[in-house]
Amino acid sequence: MSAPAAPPNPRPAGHVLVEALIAQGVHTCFGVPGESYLAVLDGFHEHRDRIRFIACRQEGGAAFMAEAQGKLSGRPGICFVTRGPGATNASIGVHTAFQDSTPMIVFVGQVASDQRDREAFQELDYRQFFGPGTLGMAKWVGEVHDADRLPEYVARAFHTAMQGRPGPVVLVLPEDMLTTPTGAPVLPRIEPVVAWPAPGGLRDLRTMLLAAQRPIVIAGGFGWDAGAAAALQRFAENWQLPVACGWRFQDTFDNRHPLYAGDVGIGINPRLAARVRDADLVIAVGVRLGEMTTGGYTLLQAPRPAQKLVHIHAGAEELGRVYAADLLLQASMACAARALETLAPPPAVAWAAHAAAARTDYEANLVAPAIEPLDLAVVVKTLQRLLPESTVFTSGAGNYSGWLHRYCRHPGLQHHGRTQLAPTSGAMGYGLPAAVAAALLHPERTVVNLAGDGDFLMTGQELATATGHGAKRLLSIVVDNGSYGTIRMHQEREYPGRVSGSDLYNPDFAAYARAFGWQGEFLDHTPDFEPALRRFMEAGVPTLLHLKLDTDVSTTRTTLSAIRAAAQRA
Ligand SMILES: Cc1ncc(C[n+]2csc(CCOP(=O)(O)OP(=O)(O)O)c2C)c(N)n1
Repeated sequence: MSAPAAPPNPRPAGHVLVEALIAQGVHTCFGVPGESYLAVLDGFHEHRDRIRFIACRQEGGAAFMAEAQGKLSGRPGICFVTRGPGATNASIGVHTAFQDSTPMIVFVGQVASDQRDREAFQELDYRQFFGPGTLGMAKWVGEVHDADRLPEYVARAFHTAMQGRPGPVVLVLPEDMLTTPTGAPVLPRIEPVVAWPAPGGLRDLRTMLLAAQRPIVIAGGFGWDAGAAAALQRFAENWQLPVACGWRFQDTFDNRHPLYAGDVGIGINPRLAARVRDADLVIAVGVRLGEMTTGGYTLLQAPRPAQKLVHIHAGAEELGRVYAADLLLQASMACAARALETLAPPPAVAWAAHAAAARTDYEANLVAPAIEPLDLAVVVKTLQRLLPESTVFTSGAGNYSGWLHRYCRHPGLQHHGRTQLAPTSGAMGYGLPAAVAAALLHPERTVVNLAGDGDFLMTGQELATATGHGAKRLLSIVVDNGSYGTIRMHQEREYPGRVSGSDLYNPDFAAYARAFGWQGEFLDHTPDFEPALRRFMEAGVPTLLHLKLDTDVSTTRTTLSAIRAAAQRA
């Protein structure tokens, strides 16, 4: 019998934490340093040949970068922040990871144990602040008091972040715990536990499909991999099912595929909305049936939809959360999709014409009404024509993102992984940090961030993080309409002509970018866009294009003046 392995030499717990991250396959962490976790920073120095710490300019940006890392990799994105102010700044990213079901771990430095509960400098009760729950911020908040147990906490953090409905975990690290020497071992790499759908449920689903006349699939959410996406496509092909994607999960299904029907979210194609409403069977695979993916709970009437509803989701707590569905199946996407593709279809289906019509509607919706002098539809189409198919597109919140949603055609997860990074939490400021993260994690890929003028300056300082860490194929397009345009739209609808708090003063964004070592250009006419894009492609340096858009251009479908006139008539 071999002797048990000797415990590793005692080293500070801060080093053990870094070793544990390396063992989980982490090679990049995002954060803002703090004196509360110097022992961890020293651990990063110790292991600098295997893991890097990317210092960001604000914890909100760092948390968004880690969230994007989670979306891109399928494993927890890692963020380090200091106590009080660092943690509160990071909270926007924690909330986004929760709403988007993204695995993420935020490590927070904490005051020393002998100072606890005195409201010591920057002390905060993280269990209260990040309040774990089902409507909350974090899935779990843990505080490590014993250096010897650090590996146990880290392992639980990885499991919790990835399993069921994935989400953010906050792990709190008292300063004195991090400096305590420990011989704690490093635990093996964790893979999420997978769940197969129950065979009886699958038989029921097949029976429901055989009885349907106008079925539709809505796919999205977290937990897909290339194999699962390919299996979903085969299921759709076997049964000739029209497939829509959930809001901001447009890359789940190949948008060029003849069965793709569009995305169900803000600014939905009205014909697709009608089709979902009129379906007799909706099969929701992986998506949460949240407000945005259900048209404010109207496409599917809550709590009892008119359509028959099948909901397949990895998190038991999501099943039956709002809707009294006809069939609930708990399963990981990798298993669900593989099980679905084994369902034997009939020789012919009743809805072939319905699926073809859904596709025709989608394609008709790609035809853009021309907008002068700057047309964002042409901008998006030019990006897709000239840039590689694997390009990652990021955005935050704002009406400008509607042009991406409507005109950007994602190749599907099985081809290039995720190509859409956008917060279903609707958090402004997400797009630039997400793009920086994507560019640093995947230097071989081109990354495009489309941002509003309001959206961009919430995290604009992260241009420095991109430059400082050598990002190259990174393009940020700032749509300057001099307004928090989305809010102005709502104002014109509810309080026509009474503009309040939604006008913006803007800097020269191109000059701002140049100050950070980026290339920057201004343009306000459509024909100038393609040459500017080509200059970016040739230069191989991060570039910002400042696009001036008439404030009146509100959405892909209407203008502020039309909205105001309609409201005044009402
Ligand atoms: C962090 C955050 N703050 C506020 C909001 C509310 N909000 C939603 S869209 C929007 C305006 C976005 O303006 P801009 O980025 O300029 O885009 P536009 O709507 O003009 O296209 C605001 C303030 C939000 N979603 N997120």
